[in-house]
Amino acid sequence: MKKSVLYGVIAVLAILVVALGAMLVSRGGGGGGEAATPVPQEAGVGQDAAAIIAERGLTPENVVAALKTFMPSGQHDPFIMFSSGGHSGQVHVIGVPSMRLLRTIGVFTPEPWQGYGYGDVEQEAMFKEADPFGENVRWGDTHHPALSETNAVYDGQWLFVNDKAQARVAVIDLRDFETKQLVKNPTAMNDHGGTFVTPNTEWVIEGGQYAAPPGAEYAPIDTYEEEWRGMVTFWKFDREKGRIIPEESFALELPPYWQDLCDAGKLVSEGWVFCNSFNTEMAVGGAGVEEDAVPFESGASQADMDYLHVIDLNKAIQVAQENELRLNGFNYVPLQKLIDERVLYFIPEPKSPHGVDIAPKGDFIVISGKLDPHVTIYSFEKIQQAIANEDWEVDPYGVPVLNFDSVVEAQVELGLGPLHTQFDNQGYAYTSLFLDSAVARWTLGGDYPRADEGWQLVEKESIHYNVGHIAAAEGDTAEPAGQFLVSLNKWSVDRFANVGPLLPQNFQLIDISGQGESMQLLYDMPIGWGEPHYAQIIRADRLNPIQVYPEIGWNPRTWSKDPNATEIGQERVERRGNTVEIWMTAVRSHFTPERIEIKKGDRVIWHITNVEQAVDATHGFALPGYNINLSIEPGETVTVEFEAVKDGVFSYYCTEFCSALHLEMTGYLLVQP
Ligand code: CUK
Ligand code: CUA
Repeated sequence: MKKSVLYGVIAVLAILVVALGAMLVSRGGGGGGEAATPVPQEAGVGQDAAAIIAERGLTPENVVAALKTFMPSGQHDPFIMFSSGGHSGQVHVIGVPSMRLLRTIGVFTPEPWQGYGYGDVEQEAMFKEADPFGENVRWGDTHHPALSETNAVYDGQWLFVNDKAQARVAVIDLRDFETKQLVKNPTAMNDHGGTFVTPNTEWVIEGGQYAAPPGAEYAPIDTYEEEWRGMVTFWKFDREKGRIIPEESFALELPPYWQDLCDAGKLVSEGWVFCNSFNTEMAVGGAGVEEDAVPFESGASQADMDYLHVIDLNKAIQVAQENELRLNGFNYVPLQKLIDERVLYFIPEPKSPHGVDIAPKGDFIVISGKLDPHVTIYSFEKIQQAIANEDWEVDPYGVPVLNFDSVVEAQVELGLGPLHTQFDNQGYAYTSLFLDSAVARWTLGGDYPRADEGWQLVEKESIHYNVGHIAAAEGDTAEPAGQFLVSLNKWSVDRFANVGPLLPQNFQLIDISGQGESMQLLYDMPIGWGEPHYAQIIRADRLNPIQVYPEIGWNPRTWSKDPNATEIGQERVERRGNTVEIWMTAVRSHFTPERIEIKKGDRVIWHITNVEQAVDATHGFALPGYNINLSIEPGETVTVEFEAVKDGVFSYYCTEFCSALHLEMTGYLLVQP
């Protein structure tokens, strides 16, 4: 719809609403404040907009909000959001502003619809390679998705995400939206400050969280200060191969402060990395066990300042190349080296900080102290000055601590519990306020468009409830798009129909496009799959995924034709000793072959090629009793392997309703005793 037409419709509807006057029941702002109207809808309310508005008691704001999020059938969203799935271990893809769930990407957790983790030999190998310390872990706690960037702007090619629980990183290919690699960090059990990418995606950053003995070894708690350590890891990403190269990656040994989020410098600050930390008190907990122990929540919150970690990445790379120490086979650079070679600096930051976010021009670093009502803004230029002037003291480990007053640019009082910051294209920054349940909008100084207003709070929008991250469109890049912001709220309390005591999270869409106007809450989206943390929103036109694999018999893992690709007419079953190998095709509406006779104890290698080239002509393959379940997209070849340990008759069938004769798309595996 053209903008002028849209505004025309809005104006007409608004006039109708006003004309209806006393008939209307006013219920506050666009979805905010009170619970939604409980009036049951009558299907027969008709086509008359004014009558519908009256019947539902909608306010003018409600109507405008509805128009702004509505996508007529067939129209696509201008933005796509990649949201972490939290402890679902997945990534979710959502259209903005319609907030329609477009798909789930299986990442750390098997996902049946995509046949992800149910027999595909290459996926099994991928999971195994990243199994933490030999355990068969089949879930993850995804926190921070990171889209690949070129010159600090999303390029729509790759997506990374971390697993906080097991310190793993995933590589997702945005050509087909499939997970292609999982890596386990051999130096740590858990992580948090990842994933973040450098402005040209040479490095994927994975910061640590809870300090522990390096390599997840045992050491007694009274050795905490000497033996326990924090870390940040830099994974080398090879764009050509589309893979992380563990042999070229490295970790930095850090003091046992609890490193939290990180962000990569960009433009003027390219080549530098910033991670914050809490528990620089080095509290060791013990409440409930030790008589005189202090629980973490107070022990880790005593000091007024923690340390922002400032890392000279180029020096770190150099030092890592010369470093010989390996921890569980992984390049691990000792803390003393980082001090001697001037790789690492600290800056005091108030108070138990959480988010660290770099402004679009790379010139300012914004810190939110969970227990401080301000955001603190540091100047990159001043940091460089302080380093050049050796304007520092040292921490107990000998790391230079820059003088706070020398590097601070501004502090803005926003409210209670500031966590994470995003940016738009109008000179505003946005910070989530967990305790206030609000999103604060404030102006950036420096040479941003509203610098003449100074560093100051402009307004707050209430959200429901307890916001963690916020995601603005391209709001962590060098070119924020503005327009929309999503508030990722932890609690929904009364926003949705009761579905039992485990409540969904609440994504609230906020319009931030108004020039000098207030933010407007547009839409609530319940999230019933785990607790998302971060999300990134990319312009849809930056993505260019395929719809059908490029050739029949394509292997999505190798991104080339599979050696076992099978064409129609080449289907066969071969036996070598007690190994049976099957080359099968799938097409609407049959598998070929449809009967396979084997013996109990046979080793089965089964290749299936979907020979379709029609968009959306996916076939599933379910083999009950053997825990095999595949999704074979048009053109794809998949291989499964198993031992026929059970005799009997097993009906394999297609799980995607692919044609009128889909139910006939089946066959028998006969396993003789
Ligand atoms: S974290 Cu969850 S609200 Cu993992 Cu980035 Cu802040
Ligand atoms: Cu193929 Cu149903």
